[in-house]
Amino acid sequence: MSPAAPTSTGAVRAAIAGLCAGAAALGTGELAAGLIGKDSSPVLAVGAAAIDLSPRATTEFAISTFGSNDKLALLLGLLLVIAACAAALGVLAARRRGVGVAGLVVLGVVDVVAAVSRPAAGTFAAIPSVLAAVAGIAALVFLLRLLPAPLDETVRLTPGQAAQREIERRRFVLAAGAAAGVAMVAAGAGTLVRRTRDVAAARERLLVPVAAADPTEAPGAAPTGFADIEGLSPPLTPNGEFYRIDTALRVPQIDPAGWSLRIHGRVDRELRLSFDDLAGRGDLIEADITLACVSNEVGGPLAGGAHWVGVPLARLLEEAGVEAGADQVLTRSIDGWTCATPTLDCQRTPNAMLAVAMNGEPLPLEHGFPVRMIVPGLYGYVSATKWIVDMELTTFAVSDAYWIQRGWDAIAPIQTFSRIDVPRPDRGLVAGAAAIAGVAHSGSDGISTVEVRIDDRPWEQARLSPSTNTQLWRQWYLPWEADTGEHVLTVRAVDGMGRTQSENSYPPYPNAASGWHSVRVVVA
Ligand SMILES: Nc1nc2c(c(=O)[nH]1)N[C@H]1C(S)=C(S)[C@@H](COP(=O)(O)O)O[C@H]1N2
Ligand SMILES: [Mo]
Repeated sequence: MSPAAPTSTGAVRAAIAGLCAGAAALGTGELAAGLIGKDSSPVLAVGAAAIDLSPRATTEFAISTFGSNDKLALLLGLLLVIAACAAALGVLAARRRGVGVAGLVVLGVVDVVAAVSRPAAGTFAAIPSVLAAVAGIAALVFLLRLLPAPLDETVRLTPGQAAQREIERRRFVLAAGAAAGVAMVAAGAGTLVRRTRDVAAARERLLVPVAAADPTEAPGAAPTGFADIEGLSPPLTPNGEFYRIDTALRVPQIDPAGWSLRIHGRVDRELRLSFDDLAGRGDLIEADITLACVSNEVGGPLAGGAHWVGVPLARLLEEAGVEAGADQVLTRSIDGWTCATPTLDCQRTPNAMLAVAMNGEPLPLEHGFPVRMIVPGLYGYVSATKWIVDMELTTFAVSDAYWIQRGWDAIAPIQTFSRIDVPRPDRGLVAGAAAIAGVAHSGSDGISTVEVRIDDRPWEQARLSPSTNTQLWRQWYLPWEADTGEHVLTVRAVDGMGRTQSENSYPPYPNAASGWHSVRVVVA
């Protein structure tokens, strides 16, 4: 045995003690959070605070790197950091008990601060963090007591001493295993308890609200020809495939029975509306509208079309009576995220609504159940508040919303974009008849032309799906006799006012990406 071995096994065991104590803390925290409810999980509180505090560049990086999986990545990262801290504290505490305990107290305090400063924090928000810290400290002290004393390497152990050490070793392994096991059971139980409170069941029971008026167009009807192109985005994106972007680590759970929306600020009459007040109205409208994220890269996936049903925003604002000069509608979701929309867009854009249904279902939980805002033509961060609970009439002069505080433009109409869906660059293509196809959209004026360039040949006009609805994106395709070799395909769109999409290439920050989408394909 090398001389260094005994001390390093000692350190490894101390690290294990730290890890198990960390697990005990997390498990206790989850169980307490489950019992208390109100999304008070200590880990999630820290994660959510991290999202809000992180510099814009990091959040942007997370969104573009992980897409809609950014939250899972953040949680895994957070767990790794916690594990590393716990192991380090174990090693420290093995040398100086007080230092390790103090470290855990500091972590506990950070956790309490994060938990109580969440916008949706309830009265008992601090309790899970406090209990977690207490459980962690108790587990650490207990496990460290069981750590076998360091070996004096110069002394040979008698067989009796060796047997005694083996007993001590087993006792430690057993205790550490038990702590970790109990922690996992507690965390599992906490999750189960929380699940029973989920509102998924309440959502299932809801009848899908139907609009009074006939839609102007058959919803999402794909003309023949387009429907057969495999891989081409349909006009209406199925709910399960619809992109998701938000700052919520855990999807907010709102029971429609307890939900209400307050409309206040610079209005003549303050309104408070229940879900039934909204969904039961006789003037519901329905419309096919494309929603897009400002963080979408050229050719990216962060856009989708859906059939929405909801209450016209213009009507609600009329009922509340907007004071002159109140140029901003500031909306807030239950988790504190805010969004500022020009009042004029809410009043004048046809089909701007508080939506209660998406593609023939109540809103999916991830997409804002029970009520969200939709304003055609504006990027989601300035128009599409999910889990909305508050609407305040104010002014751009006095108020900045979440992403505006982080440097994104306050006025953000959807820029004209076009995307090649097929052929996919990563799939091989066989020479012969093929289709180049995709979607194109512009914020307000519709799409009049889509042009495709194959290598450096002249631009060719693509066929467009017939549409009179400029609020929904448009499919396009160009038949192509693909010959073997490598090809570069490029697309650009012209909007209804005759403006061609700009070739200049810019990243999304601060007001949407720009440039022509192009793909490289190899034809065999
Ligand atoms: N409550 C809440 N609503 C939100 C957001 C958010 O972070 N929180 N993100 C907005 C952004 S940036 C976009 S692009 C759209 C995305 O809506 P979706 O997830 O339903 O596709 O929601 C908007 N509404
Ligand atoms: Mo977005």
